[in-house]
Amino acid sequence: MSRLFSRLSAFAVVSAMLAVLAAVVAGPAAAHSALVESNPAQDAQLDAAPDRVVLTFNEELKSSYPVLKVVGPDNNFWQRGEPSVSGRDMSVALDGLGPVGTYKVNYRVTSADGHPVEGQVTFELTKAGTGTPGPVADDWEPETDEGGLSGLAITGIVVGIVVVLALIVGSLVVMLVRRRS
Ligand SMILES: [Cu+2]
Repeated sequence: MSRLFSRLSAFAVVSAMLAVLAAVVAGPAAAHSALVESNPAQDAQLDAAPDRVVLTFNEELKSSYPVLKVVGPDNNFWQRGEPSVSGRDMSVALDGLGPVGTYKVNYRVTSADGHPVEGQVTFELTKAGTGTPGPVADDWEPETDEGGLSGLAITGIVVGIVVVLALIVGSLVVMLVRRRS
């Protein structure tokens, strides 16, 4: 085996490993469904309750295990019944709202790739409604992009790990090739 050929095959092996690593680790992390629109919109000021809360994502969702809960300023649930998933939308019914203040829409839904995504949209009710509150809200809060690791930060960490692995594997391969020739 010529030295050039050894070097070339070593390079090919390292490249292939890198490609596989990048695809396995970074690919799925970047491919999750993302919220693109909501009704009410983030920070919307409403003087009356809409019939439904609707969240629209960038791609079709899976219908398994949707969670969509509306928590009022009184810390009670205000959604009615179970959420439904249809195409790129998930939604839940409201039957009026109550006190003036901030309402949190907490969601968790299954991405097209089978992994869950979760987050929160908030809106303000500016005029008290006459709806009847649901049960006291549980203390589940979704992880949102604010605080914690953002997708971008995770991608950065993954790229860093891949680069370090590449350097380690690369130097091992170069050492082996040098020893053989
Ligand atoms: Cu995923």
